[in-house]
Amino acid sequence: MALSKPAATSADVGLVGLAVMGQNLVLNMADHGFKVAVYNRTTATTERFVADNPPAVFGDTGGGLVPAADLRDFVASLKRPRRIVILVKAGGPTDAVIDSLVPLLDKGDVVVDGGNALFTDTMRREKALGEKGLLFVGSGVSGGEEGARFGPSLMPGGRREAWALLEPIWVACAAKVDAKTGKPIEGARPGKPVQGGVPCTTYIGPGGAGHYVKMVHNGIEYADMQLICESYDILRHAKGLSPEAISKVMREWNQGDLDSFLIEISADVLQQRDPVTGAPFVDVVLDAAGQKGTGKWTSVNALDLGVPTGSIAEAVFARCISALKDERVRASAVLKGPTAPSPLEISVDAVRDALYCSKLCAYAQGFALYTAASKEYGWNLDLGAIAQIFRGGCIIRARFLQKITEAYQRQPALENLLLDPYFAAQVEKAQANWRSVVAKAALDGVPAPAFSSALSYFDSYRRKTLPANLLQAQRDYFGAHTYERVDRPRGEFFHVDWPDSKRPELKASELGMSR
Ligand code: 2AM
Repeated sequence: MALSKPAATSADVGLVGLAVMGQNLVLNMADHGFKVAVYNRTTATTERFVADNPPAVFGDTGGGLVPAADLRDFVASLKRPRRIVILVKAGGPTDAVIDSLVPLLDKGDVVVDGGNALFTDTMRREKALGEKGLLFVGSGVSGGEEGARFGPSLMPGGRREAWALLEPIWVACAAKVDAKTGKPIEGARPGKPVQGGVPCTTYIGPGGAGHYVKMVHNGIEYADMQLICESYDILRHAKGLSPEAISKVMREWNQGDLDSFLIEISADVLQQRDPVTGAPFVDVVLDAAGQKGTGKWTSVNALDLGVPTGSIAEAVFARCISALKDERVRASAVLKGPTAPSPLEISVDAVRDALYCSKLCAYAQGFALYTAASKEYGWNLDLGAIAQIFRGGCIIRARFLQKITEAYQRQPALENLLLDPYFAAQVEKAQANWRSVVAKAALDGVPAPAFSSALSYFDSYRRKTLPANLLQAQRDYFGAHTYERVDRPRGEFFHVDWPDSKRPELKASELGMSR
């Protein structure tokens, strides 16, 4: 079916990039009554998409598709100020699409990048378009294909006037949660979006704030997934449960504080048998994980800002070590672990508690990173609102997020989630179990990098003193890096002339320098 030229100024919004996410977001917008202009580099994809979705699909919603084979026709088909969403591969392709669009646009038009862009790219693009009088929004879109189709969590960043143009569309398309309980409202179908509820989108902040929030969301997601995998590994190899038994355990967990999309799908996976071999499905899946980079970006940024997010980084490294499959197979023939299980007994409930506490630490780390980034980049992030928009649509949607929102409502300037009275009490109750699970994993040789780093984070954070005193002394010894004293105000620096074999006495000299 060849496409004819679309009518000028007939579409409410346009979308470039008709891969699955793009197609689904278009259908979502059309379900909400928007006429959506669509364009894809390869026109055959546009033709197929339009053929698969004739006007009848949109019934009486008022929405529909306005396809174009030519980018100029696509731009001309949009009402002004134009609103154009780009959903192509992050990086070069996004720049290529922006570069081809810009000469066709007019002042006041808004370009929205819904891809997984690196936030610094978004800052650069927003500035460049701003200089041309164009508006730019970098928006996180979370929830995978299903989310894009029936309600994603949307995290837009940019200028407020850009958001004002996008808001009606984003609010309509976002996932919705119940105003009272915060629970996602399910049940959307093609042509029948959910009615009412609180949308899982809100203005995040200027510049790259939206993509930043999405990036750290993904980092948290890495940690959340890895922690569930470690729970599974411990239940299976330290407690001897079968995948089906673990599936049942996770279904029970899903009734309580751990209620989340990721626990739910893990229970589904563990219950599944492989249709070919009849083995537990999880046993036929090769244990070499892939990644697309957002967890790494989060960790790199955390290192740049000096924010401890060890559990997120460990989750990235866990994927890296899993990817060394062949090397691990060779190592397994050489390196031996414990020869027998330790006598330490742990309960299934203890693993649940360990998962809960570790998960809390991973979220505390991610939200501490938001706090630091908000200050560093001047974004004024509303952390309670961010937790709220994660409640529906996105991969980390969970009951637990409501508690995070409440924590920030109680104390907007909360330094760390672990200090919230509700969470502090939860950890106090559960920490003995958490410790026993980490100990059991260590004794039995079951790797638990995210569990144990979360526990170390907790223990480091709650300790008034750390062995960094010895560390500072070492630094002063070998590099004259100076040290501060516990009996003097902060900011006063001292140095010791460390003795060597010829000069055994210790000579202290105050440097009176500050750095
Ligand atoms: P395509 O169908 O022509 O390949 C995901 O890859 C989406 O991004 C697809 O819609 C793809 O278009 C589009 N895409 C990838 N690179 C692109 C580029 N350099 N310019 C325009 N679209 C691109």
